[in-house]
Amino acid sequence: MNREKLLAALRGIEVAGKSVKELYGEISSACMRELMQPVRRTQGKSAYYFSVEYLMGRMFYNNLLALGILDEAREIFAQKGLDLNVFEDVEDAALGNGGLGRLAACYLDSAASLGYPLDGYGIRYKYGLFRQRFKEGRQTEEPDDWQKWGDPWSVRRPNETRRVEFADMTVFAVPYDMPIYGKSLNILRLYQAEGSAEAEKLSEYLYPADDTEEGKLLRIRQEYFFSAAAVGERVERFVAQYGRDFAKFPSVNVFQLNDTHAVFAVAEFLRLLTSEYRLSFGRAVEIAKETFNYTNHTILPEALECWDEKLVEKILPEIAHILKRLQIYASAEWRERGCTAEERRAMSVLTGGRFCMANVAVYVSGHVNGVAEIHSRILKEKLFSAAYRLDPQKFLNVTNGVTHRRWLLLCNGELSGFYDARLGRGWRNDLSQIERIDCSDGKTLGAFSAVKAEKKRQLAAYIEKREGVKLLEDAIYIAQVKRLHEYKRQLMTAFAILRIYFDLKEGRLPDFTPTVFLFGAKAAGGYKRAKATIKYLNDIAALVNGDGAVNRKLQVVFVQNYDVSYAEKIVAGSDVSLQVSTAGFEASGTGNMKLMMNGAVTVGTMDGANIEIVEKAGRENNYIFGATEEEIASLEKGYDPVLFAEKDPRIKEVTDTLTDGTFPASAELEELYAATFERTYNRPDHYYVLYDLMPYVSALLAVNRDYKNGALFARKQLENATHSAFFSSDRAIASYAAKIWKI
Ligand code: 26W
Repeated sequence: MNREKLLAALRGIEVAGKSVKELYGEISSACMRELMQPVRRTQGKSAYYFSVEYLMGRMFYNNLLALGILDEAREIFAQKGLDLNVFEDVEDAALGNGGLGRLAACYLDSAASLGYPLDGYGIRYKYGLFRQRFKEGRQTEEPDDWQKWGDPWSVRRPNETRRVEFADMTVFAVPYDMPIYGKSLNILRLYQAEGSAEAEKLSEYLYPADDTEEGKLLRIRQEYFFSAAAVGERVERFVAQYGRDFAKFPSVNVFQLNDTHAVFAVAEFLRLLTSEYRLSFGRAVEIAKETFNYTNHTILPEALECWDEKLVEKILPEIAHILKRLQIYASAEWRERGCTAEERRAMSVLTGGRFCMANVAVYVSGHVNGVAEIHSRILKEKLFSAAYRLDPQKFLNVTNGVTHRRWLLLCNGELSGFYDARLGRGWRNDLSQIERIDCSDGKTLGAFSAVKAEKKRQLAAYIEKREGVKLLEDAIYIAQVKRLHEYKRQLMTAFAILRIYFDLKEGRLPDFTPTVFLFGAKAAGGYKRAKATIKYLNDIAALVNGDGAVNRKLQVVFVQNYDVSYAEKIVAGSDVSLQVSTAGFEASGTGNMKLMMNGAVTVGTMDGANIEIVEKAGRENNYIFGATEEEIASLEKGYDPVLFAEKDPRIKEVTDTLTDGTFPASAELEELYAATFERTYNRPDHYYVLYDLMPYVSALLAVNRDYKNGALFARKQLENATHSAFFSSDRAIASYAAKIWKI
């Protein structure tokens, strides 16, 4: 990449008379011409990331930053009368749901920045994650036509199209390459399904509903189509370069499975090696064991994919056959090694007529990792305990990380400048240097407070523009931004806000510091209870914001269509980060790390990476509350939320709002009432919302009190920010590279 040549090309772009869209295309294409030049690396070992989700976010600024020309480009176009911020309206490339999809994007960014050869394989969805709007407080979903601005950041490679065969259809997997630039140029290769109207359905939507047989078949086809194309390409490239001695394959290829969605890649690999290259099944399995590695991102049973054997057989008979052979082969190994029938059942690839994809992944992978210390422990002790006893050496932890290029350098230039002024620029590629900042120095604290105040002003301005709501000034900005899910307990925050609202109304909080609660969350289209929580929060916002007696002290804002770009503004402009999942359920969390990196204190439970955040930043600089994982385990039997509410009028006053007419009766209120007090698909109050509610309110009131001492609170915030280096994905990628990929 020739930087001067690129800058010259940008200087040559005429701005006058062109639309924003035309300019977006021209500038991006000029960058692409420079980016996609170098010959691809050929020798040496490379790692490959298999994920159905890549939540890349807006590529424009990130790529200019990666190219090291973002500031110059702003300058060049400012002189032509174009403010580069006009491209803020460009859609995010939202080819992901949330957590693991954004993690994949951060990992690709860090690997390229650090110079590790890591390419990604995935699916180029026609529609990314839906666009969310609120109509009378309810979520509506509109297709996300992310390509309406064109897609100048990827290159279609028709001559590398691969055929993928199903029993009843042939699909062409057409690759689109997206550059991931840093020290090395890595590639994110996303396959688009073509060949017929039926075939095109395979890359139309992310996670199509799988509650019908048709939906399940589509999910299986989706997962197989991109996995088979990717594995087929890797094997073909290997044979072309090294011949058929597959013993060498693991020395030049290592695969990382981002959850179970790409586990069909294992079966396809075995199929290719045995049927096309005539290896014995055992030999093929041994080579696979040196090639595949698996990251688990969730312990929720509904997320652990098990596919009905008959369904797989219907469209992929050979793959079903391979998986059955794997079950026999593995079972023989487990017998030889003395496993009990109970252990064999727990680890089995095929049980009760269903293929358990997580067990396929665990059996074939050389390394199995969780995504935070507590989560990796839970994998060893619970989810995969039999496999752990058999092969303890396989299991390890790699706590998640987030790229500080997007989540600090790009989204918080002011805090980056604050570090530059005190540390020079070395910290930008070695984040641990920020620990040198002296958080007790008054001037430093003053400068940090000024940065935080500026980011809050920018956030308030952005929300006013986007939502038409004017945030309270001189208030604490408290954010709960994440996917809407029962275990993340947005409902508990709703109840906590009502508790505070009633206390304010009844004059019990005379010197309450003005506070804004900010929410950002999308609920899966079919997730009724999550959508009910969105409606309830929006109703609470209307009640609170409309009540003149309190609305100078308390404000609730639920932003619409929370996405990566919105997250960049919110993580930089928030004082407090709410991370309140039921202990033992959040594998890690990554929003917790982004908010910490930008100087928010955490109000959280001892769950996921919160535990490690508190360890790094100091418990005294955060607000920990709620039942621990052990406590939850002991509660299982004797917890009755009905009694719990009856006994405590402060709780009852709040839960009564679900039925007492405070809000107009609705299906949503009934759903939330049932979730809290009745047996449904879960136990009543399955996630202990009422149990942790009052400790949660106390933690929020402690924040409210501490915030009055500006220097003290700024100190807590700065201690969090300057102890966040561990949570850079640079550290996580270095661990994967050293401990798993050996690259
Ligand atoms: C719809 C099927 C489905 C099921 C599970 C789709 C996606 C999943 C993922 C496993 C959910 C997910 O993204 N998990 C989150 O992964 C993050 C990255 O490791 C963690 O930080 C979050 O704690 C975890 O919930």
